Amino acid sequence: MEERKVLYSAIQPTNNLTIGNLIGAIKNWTNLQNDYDCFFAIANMHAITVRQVPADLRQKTLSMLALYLACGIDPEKCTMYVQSHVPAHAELCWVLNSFTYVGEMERMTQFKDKSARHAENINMGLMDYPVLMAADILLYQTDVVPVGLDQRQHVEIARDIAQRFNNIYTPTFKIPEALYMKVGAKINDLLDPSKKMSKSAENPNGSIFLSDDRDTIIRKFKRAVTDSGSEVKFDPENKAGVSNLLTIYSVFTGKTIAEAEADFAGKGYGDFKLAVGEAVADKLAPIQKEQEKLLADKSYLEGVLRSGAERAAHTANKTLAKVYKKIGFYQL
Ligand code: ATP
Ligand code: LTN
Repeated sequence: MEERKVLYSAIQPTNNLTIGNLIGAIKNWTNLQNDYDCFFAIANMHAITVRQVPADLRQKTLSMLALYLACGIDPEKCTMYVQSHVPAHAELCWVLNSFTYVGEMERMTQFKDKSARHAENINMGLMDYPVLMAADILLYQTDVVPVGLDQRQHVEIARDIAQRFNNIYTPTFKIPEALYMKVGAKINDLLDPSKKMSKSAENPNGSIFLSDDRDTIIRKFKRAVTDSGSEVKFDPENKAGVSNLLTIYSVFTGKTIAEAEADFAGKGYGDFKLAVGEAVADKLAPIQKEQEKLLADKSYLEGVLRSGAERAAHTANKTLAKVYKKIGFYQL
């Protein structure tokens, strides 16, 4: 049997996830799990680059796993695990640090954004974030990395670091490719459609959280920014708000953008926003219910994480051993 290609992705267990995370990342994963050998991590080591409340981080780690499962990721097919349970991530990160330039890290958009937002805590971890992410990806000899568009620069730098290492020694790492959704690779804030919807946005009314109840979802969509026109038409340049809502509607109903536009021909923005809210609420309800059910069974969740960490470590340690050998670490 031909070996399957490897797919790797992760999400930080910080805050509550938004429909941006669901559409840009998790939905893509569920579609691809049958075609690839998949690894899905819960990136708690990335999470601490911004101050976290320990009890929350612990709780969000488990609820993130429950969400992966509730969204339909199958633990029989995919390896799901917590990043800190596989020490090879920190170990490879340390090696790759010596193959990464400070200047490259200073230029990273996310580093600049987060430094501005957390000016009181611009720590080394924040700066090193992309190197740890490169270690995540490269440990598994990953072919594809399905992420939202905001992660493009990080996948690029992982490729650069891998290539640099391969050139200095001999081919060691597979060079990964980022993979984006055709529709929904960037979902924008409902109140400021020029910004991406973020789980740590200042105003929570611009984001739809996966934990929001039906009334909250509908209320937030009702208040979403549109424009002064009245036509429901996909035109990201001139109608950023409406286009963002159309994208969300299309993803949540499985309709194409053109079909979505047709649904609202001759209708006003009020009807349109209500319909988008209802479509999202309808789809999120069963996921929320399933997640809650799973969270009640802690021993099952821990079992998934235990076997996930074991499988992940097995693959990761093979790559790490190769790296240690090439760079000249004495082996016993
Ligand atoms: P934060 O806002 O706290 O920095 P985030 O919302 O960007 O976090 P991450 O954990 O950084 O969430 O990202 C998880 C995944 O979700 C990544 O693949 C990212 O590209 C994707 N993603 C995040 N926001 C969006 C969005 N608005 N549209 C599409 N994909 C997104
Ligand atoms: N930085 C990513 C989360 C992440 C990730 C990864 C994504 C950590 N390690 C490896 C893909 C591959 C984010 O989405 N903020």
